[in-house]
Amino acid sequence: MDILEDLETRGLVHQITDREGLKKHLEESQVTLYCGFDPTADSLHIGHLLPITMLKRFQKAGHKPIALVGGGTGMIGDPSGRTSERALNESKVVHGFTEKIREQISKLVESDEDEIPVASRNNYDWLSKMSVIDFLRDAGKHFGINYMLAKESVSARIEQGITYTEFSYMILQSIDFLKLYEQEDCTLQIGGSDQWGNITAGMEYIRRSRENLDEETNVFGLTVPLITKADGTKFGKTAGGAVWLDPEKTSPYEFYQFWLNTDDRDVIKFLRYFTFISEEEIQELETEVKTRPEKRAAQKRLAEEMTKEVHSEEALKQAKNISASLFSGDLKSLSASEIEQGFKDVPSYETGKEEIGLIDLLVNASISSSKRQAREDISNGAIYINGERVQDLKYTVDGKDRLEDKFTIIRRGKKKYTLIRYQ
Ligand code: 485
Repeated sequence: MDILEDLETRGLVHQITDREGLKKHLEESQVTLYCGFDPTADSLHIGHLLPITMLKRFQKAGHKPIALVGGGTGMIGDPSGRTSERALNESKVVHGFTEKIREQISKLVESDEDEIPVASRNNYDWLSKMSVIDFLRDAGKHFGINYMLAKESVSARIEQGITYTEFSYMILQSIDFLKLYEQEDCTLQIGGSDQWGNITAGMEYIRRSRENLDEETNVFGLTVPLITKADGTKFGKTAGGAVWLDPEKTSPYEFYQFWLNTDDRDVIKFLRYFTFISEEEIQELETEVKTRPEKRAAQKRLAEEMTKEVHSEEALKQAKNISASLFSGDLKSLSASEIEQGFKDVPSYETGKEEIGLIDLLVNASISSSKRQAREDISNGAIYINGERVQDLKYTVDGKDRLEDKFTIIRRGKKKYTLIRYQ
């Protein structure tokens, strides 16, 4: 099966500028393609994963992907898909984000030895050197105001308002496409569906600026669909906010749990979208979901693939270990880093290493509201230390209760955890 058909089977193609032309182009040559990412935060999030895997899919099919970081465009702000003007970040902040995003992408697209590496570019390198006179003479002349006003990214903002800065954004992205076309023979730009306007503007700009040279210009655009969920809520958001790709912002355990919680109605679609698992195997998992949904085999497979792909084999092992420990209640085998990840969102109480009576600890750490309540909780069998029930009112918490000499995990009732941290 060719790359385009594979993408279509997986449901990954939203729009293509010229399907037959692109199909032929991909069959006949090694195609250089690119996707751009603007540094609007210090990390990419799960919404960026689909375009990133797209770059890998093209790479695996023998083509040449470029990941472009918008160090320049990130200074301006893309109005596409947004209902209001962005606040500008200070330029040193954008530079910092650019560096982080660049490193993050290069880790995510790391290649096997036999693969063509995914190239990395930063549009700050050329956009920052362009003079305002060149911008207006060379680029601006090819963009009719009516054409620009008709673009969804602009027309949708006319009432609310849009500054000249954001209005001009599509020209910058078009300059990138022309630059990569001329210098690297890049003939395809991909992105999310909100990027259709910018991508086609770039194609138009390439055609216009090349029209006096009588070479054939063959450029294409392709967008991936917006990810929707069966329950109608937004993909990639949890109660705790966005799901980030940076393990410091969203731990591999949380990341693993995010995928594990996928709805039965979405899981097969997500396997097709995000993983490299074959259609055959996906269909087997589809049967599993239908016949044995309680096993959650497809969700487990999705969570494993994604955690391994975005983080590492080791991170996956930890995530599974944390999940299993929390499920069984046996917490003693957890490592310090696993405890940090698994109990990131529970209340914590910091204290010294001197021994302390359990009743006092429960009150100090605000686990029980009073000494009386603490006694009651212990007698009722509601208190667990590191997963084991303690019913002795005279129990002393000391070194034997410290996991890795750093933590004690106290549970009250079914699932109210508190993490005791020792200084
Ligand atoms: O030459 C380019 C310069 C910048 C960009 C693209 C080409 C970035 C683009 N304008 C953009 O804003 N992209 C979004 C981002 O960076 O967060 C998202 C899109 C999404 C998908 C993803 O980037 O909203 O649809 O394309 C990769």
